[in-house]
Amino acid sequence: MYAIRSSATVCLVPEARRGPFVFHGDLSEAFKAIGDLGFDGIEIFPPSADSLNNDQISDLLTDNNLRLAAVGTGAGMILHGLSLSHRDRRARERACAYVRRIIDFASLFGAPAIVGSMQGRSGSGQTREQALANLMDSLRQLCVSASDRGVPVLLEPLNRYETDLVNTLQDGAEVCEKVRMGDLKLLADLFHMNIEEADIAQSIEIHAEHIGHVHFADSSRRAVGFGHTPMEPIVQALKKNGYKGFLSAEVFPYPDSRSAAHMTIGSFNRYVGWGGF
Ligand code: LER
Ligand code: MN
Repeated sequence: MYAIRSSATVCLVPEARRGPFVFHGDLSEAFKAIGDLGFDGIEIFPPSADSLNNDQISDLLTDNNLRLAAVGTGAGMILHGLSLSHRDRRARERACAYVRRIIDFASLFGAPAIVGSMQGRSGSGQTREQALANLMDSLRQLCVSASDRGVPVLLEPLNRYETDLVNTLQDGAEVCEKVRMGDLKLLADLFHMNIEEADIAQSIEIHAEHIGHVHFADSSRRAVGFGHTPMEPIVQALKKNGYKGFLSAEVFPYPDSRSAAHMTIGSFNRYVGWGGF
């Protein structure tokens, strides 16, 4: 039994409407489509925690038989320019407060928050080492909040065009080992890994103990099946190492949202097996 679960993303941030999310804008439509296709979970990319209504999300999850897989925090960067590695302490505190509110919300549903774009980057008079030290300081504080609520924090390595801090699972594992908080896990986004890793499956094998979530995307950042990433060895590496989290589609709505979701669940069933086992 592998208990790997399927999920797809919905983005509620108009400024990210061209971003790699399966559904955009309409929460009820996304929940229904994802539920109808038999996914196990849904991942939300909201403008902020305040924009989400607990009762509405709770009802949508129940009505569509879905679990909340994770909640993204990248809108803190897109909308407010927040960064967890900012050189200014007060700016970092604002970034931490923004992420903490998402941790509070997500944890109500047993879900983790994702730190991807919110890791920031070096520059503005800061070396990479200084920015990484600031990022780790912020992550330690967030892990304390998350651990109180029984959920992990997911740190996502991003490709070199988005950050110069954490690009690979190896970079992420080093951060996990230095932060030394068991609640810090890595998000393996197969799109970023296709750019940064020499061998995706091997990197997953090496760093499996740290992986808490996967963004399930093909080389083209379209649904798995619309690109050329060799998925079989990747899923085998996850299974072999007892991965029990979500494969969550964070992909462009190509050729449209429903087709991307349909292709994703077909690929999930093909590689993982019916029912996620
Ligand atoms: C977020 O999950 C991600 O993968 C980033 O590319 C968004 O900037
Ligand atoms: Mn991602």
